[in-house]
Amino acid sequence: MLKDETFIELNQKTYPRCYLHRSNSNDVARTENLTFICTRKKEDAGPTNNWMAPADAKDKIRPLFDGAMKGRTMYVVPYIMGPASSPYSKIGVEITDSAYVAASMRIMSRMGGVALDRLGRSGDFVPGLHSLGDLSPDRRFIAHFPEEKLIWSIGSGYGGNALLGKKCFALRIASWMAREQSWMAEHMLILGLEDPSGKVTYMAAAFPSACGKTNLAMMVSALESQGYRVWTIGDDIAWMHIGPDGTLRAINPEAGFFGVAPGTNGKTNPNVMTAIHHDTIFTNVAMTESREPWWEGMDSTPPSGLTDWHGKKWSAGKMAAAHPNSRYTVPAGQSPSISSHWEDPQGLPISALIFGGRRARLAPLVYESHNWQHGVFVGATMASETTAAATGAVGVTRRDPMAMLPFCGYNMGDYFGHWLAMGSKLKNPPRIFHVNWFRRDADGKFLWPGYGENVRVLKWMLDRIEGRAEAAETPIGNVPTPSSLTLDGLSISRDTLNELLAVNPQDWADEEQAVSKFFSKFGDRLPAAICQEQKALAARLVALSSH
Ligand code: O2Y
Ligand code: MN
Repeated sequence: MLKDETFIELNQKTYPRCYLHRSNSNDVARTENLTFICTRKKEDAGPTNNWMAPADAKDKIRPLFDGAMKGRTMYVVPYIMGPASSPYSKIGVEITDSAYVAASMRIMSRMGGVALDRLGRSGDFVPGLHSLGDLSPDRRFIAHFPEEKLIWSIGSGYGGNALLGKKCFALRIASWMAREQSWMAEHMLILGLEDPSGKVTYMAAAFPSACGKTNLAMMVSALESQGYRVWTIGDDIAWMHIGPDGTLRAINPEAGFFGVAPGTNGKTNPNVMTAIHHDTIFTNVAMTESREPWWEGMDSTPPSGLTDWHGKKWSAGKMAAAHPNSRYTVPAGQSPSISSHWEDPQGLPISALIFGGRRARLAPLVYESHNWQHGVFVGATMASETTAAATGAVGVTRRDPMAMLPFCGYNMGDYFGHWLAMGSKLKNPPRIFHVNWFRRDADGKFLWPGYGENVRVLKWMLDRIEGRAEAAETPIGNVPTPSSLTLDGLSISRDTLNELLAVNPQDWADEEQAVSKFFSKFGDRLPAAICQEQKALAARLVALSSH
C-alpha cells in the first residue's frame, strides 16, 4: 500500500504505525441513494428503503462485477462480528479488491485465522462481494439480499459502503436476522456508568449522525471526583439478546471505531485523541509539514504548510483542509476508556436505552418514558435537525426512528412491531429515556454545556433506575425536577435550567402532527400499539392546554 500510495506514511516517531489514505474525491461518504434492500416483495423493504427485486438487482449488478477485479489483488476476508468466543457473534466473509478495505476490516472486526477457526467446516456465514469497480457513482450499488443473507457492493471503497461487516451486515442484514431470531440489532453505542461504590450500570443509546455518539461513548466524566466514571463498550452498534435470566444483554459486534475526525479534539473526545496516536488509519484528513494528521476543529489555528485531503498544498480560504467526513479507524482496545468487560462473551446487562436527537427548541434535556410501549413510541418518533456539516442545509428536521432509518433491513412498521414484541419477552425491560443536548435559547446559544457534563444526565437516569431521583409528570414523559439533577460545580442559572426542562404543549402538538404525517407512510404495517400511544399523547396535550 505504501508502494502504490494507497497508504501515505505518517510521522512514525509521533504516530507509530499510522497511515493516511486518500479516497477518490467522488467517494467520500456512504451513499444512501445507491443503497438497496432487495426483497421479493417491495412491502417487505418498506417505504423508507430503496428497493429492487432480487433477480432484477442481480441482473443489473452482475455485469458490473464482470472483469472488475482484473489486474488487482483479490482479498478473501473472513471475519467475526462480536467477541471471538461469544455465542451471539456471527461470521462474515468479504471478498474485496481493495487492500485498504482489507486493512480496515482488520481493525473493525476480528479478522483472519480467528474467524476461520470459529467457522470450521460450517457454511454459516454472510457472504459479501465487494469491488471498487470504476468508482463511478453511476455504476455504484450497495445491495442487500436479506432473504438469502447476502451483500453485493460495487463502485465505492469508502466506509459504510465497503467495510461490509459494519452497516451492511451488522445492521441491515443483522436487523432481519434479529427479527427472525428474537434479538435486536441496533444503531446504538454501549457504555457503562460506574458509581462511587464501583457498581457499573450499562446503557445503550441511539442518535442520528452529528449528535456526538462517539464522544458520549468515550466521555471523560465531569463527576469523576465524585466517583462517577464512564466506560466504553461500543460507539456505534449494539447486538442485544435476551439472556437466560430474562434481561437484555448487549455485545458490541465491532472491534474498532470508524469515527469522524473534524471537531474531534482534547475537549470533545480526549480518550480518542489518545487512542489515535498509534496503529491508526486516517482517511481524507489533512497532513502537517511534520507528517502528522490534522483536521478542522483539532486546534484553533491551522498550522502553516498543510497538505489538504486531496494531497495539494492548502491555503486558508473557503475549502476545508480535511474532508468534513474524514475519519480515523482505530482498534477499540486502544481507548483509555475501554471497559475491561467490553468483550464479555455473554454481553452486558442493559438497564437503560437512550434515544436522542438535535432539537433546537422542542425537546427537554431529558425525559423518561412511562413504560416499554411508550418508550418504543418515543424511539419511533425520533428526529434530528440537520447541521451544515451533515447536509449543507441547516435546521431541517429529519425523522429517524431509533436512528435506524438508513440501516433497517426491512419494513420499519414491522420493525416497531419487533421492538414491541421484544418488550413483552423481557422479564425486566430497560428503562427508556430521551435526551437533547442541543436545546438553544432565544439568542440561539446552547443551554447545556454538553460533553463531559452529560454524565449528570446519565446519573439522573441511574438515580431513576435506583428509585432515588424525583421527576415531574408531563404529557411526553417524566422530566427531572430541577433539584433532582446533580449540578454542583456547574454554573447554570435557575432560569436556564427551567428553559432546559420545559415542555411546551403547543410545540408538541405541532410535533404530533408531523409524526402523524410520517407514520401515515407505513399504512397498515404501523402497529396498533403505536397508534394508541400517539392518540394518548394527543389527548394528554389537549388536557394540559385546556387545564
Ligand atoms: O460515511 C461513511 O461511510 C461512514 S458513516 C458512519 C461511520 C461510522 C459510524 N456511523 C456512521 C453512520 O453513518 O451512522
Ligand atoms: Mn453510525
